[in-house]
Amino acid sequence: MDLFLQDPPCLPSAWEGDRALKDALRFYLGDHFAAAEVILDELGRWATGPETLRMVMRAENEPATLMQYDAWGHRVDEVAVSDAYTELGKFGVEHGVVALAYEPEPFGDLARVVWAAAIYLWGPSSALYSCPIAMTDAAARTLFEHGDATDTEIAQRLISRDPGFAWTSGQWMTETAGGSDVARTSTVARLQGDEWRLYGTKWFTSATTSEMALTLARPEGAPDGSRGLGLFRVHRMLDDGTPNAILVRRLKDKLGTRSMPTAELELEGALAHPVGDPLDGRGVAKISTMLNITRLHNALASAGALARGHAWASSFAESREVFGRKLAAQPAHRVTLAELAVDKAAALALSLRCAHLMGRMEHGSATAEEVALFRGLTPVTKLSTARWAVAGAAEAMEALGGVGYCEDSGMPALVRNAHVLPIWEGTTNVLSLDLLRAAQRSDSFTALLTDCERAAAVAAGTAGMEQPVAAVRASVDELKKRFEDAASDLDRLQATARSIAMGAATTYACALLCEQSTALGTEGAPTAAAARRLAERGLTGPAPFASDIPNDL
Ligand code: UCC
Repeated sequence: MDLFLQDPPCLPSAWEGDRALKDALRFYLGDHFAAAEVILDELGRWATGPETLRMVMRAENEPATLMQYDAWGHRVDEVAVSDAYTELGKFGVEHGVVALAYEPEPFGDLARVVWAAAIYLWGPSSALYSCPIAMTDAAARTLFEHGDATDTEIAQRLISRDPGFAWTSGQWMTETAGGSDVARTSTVARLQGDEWRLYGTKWFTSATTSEMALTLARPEGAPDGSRGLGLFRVHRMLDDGTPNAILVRRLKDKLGTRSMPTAELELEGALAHPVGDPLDGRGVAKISTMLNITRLHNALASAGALARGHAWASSFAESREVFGRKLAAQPAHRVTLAELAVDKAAALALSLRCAHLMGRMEHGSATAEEVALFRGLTPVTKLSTARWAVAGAAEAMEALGGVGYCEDSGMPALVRNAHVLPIWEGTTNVLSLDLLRAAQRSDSFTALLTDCERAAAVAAGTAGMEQPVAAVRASVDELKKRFEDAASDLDRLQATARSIAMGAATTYACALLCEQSTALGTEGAPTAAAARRLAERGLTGPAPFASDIPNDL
């Protein structure tokens, strides 16, 4: 008897098969949609093409390595990466995964929306080259905003489409004492003659092969805490072609992101260039420009992971027969696929709105309310999408059954790589606290809730949208109450932070989907269905502890 062998699932073009993305872009781009489609169609076909998927698998199986000494005992610290990883990155650079955001034509202040869609399509097939790209984009913007003429010149390399000229950048923030609490940075900047030299250990530095990095250090004599930190640009190689004084202690043995090297670095008097005045105490404020951009990249990586997981699960369900009918027709499984699609739509809604606001800020067309909204929305978007991605990747793996648990299906890599998303660039709790800080220092939380109400108002009166609109309004009231109830007691407020941040994420996603489906008219039916489902699940999420956290739990 012949052994039954299941046909492998076959992914459609990542662009062609993604209705949610197309609908969201129609909403944002209007007349620019057709021009964007040309770019995104090419990226989408590449992203899920068989040759690309083979390269992704090869990069995953060829992790980065470090050779510290040559045969003769000389310290060389050579980090090697897979050719496949490099090739996947090169394709992205040439196709504008940084450049699109900086080119004034043809999209103007909508460039970040098109760029976001490009990252979302390319990222899941980049074998984590998306990480250096995130930091490169973020470093470019930081240099343009806070640097001098030399910084601006360097930034041209970061935004280039020419792989022969383009550089990537790292972001060295984390030290042994301060991953989240960056104020504890202990790297010292010493002025020797007219050169700044850095001394210290950077504990978690991703994309070690990048040509440069931005990093924080404390100039000698500067005060403790974050107000004493300066921002510096450091190059891996010096202008004369010799290596800068940077030793690689070891590469990290990580759960995932294996093709992308992450190292511990020893700065032994590394030559560094201050970005702006290193003594102005604005190092953390300056690197925040960078953080907001890498956090948006992170959110797009999360949305992209959800999209890829959903695409694998859906393709498999179309070709698999169980218990007498297609898996895709089994009611229990249809629910699973639909829930994944809703998570993806929510992640896309938040990420694209964040990108939309970022583009307007970068082009000077954002209102003061939009600037405040962006400040609150960035942590909310990053933290929520990352959690959805972890859950969604696991769900997608389960949907492929035992094969999904095997390395050669690619699903374990999806799951492993998703797990970094809630960790780097600020954990869920750190970002929840960031939202609170933003709320206390500016009206960003108010701006977020106000925009929920604005978007819901657009959809009010549209047939079929009564329930999600009412749910958004009720949730806004509940979130205000949670904030106000805890506002007078900082510990209580901090204990409530995650519930407020997650509630705000789901509520805003629902509000945005309500608005978009209304604008899209009959074309917006799937978007409306996603909004309704979010509302059915409940927008505010679990209430915080009603009183002090019990010690005996
Ligand atoms: O580096 C890492 C790994 C890299 C890999 C990246 C790859 C991403 C790829 C994704 C795609 C695949 S991980 C690094 C992880 N660490 C963090 O994310 C840091 C987490 N901690 C925070 O975010 C904290 O909130 C800090 C460090 C920003 C806060 O520190 P402080 O010392 O408490 O500072 P303040 O007082 O809160 O903020 C100092 C100034 C203030 O400005 P002024 O003085 O004018 O009031 C703040 O308003 O900075 C301003 N500020 C901000 N401004 C702080 N955060 C922001 C912000 N997000 N936006 C604008």
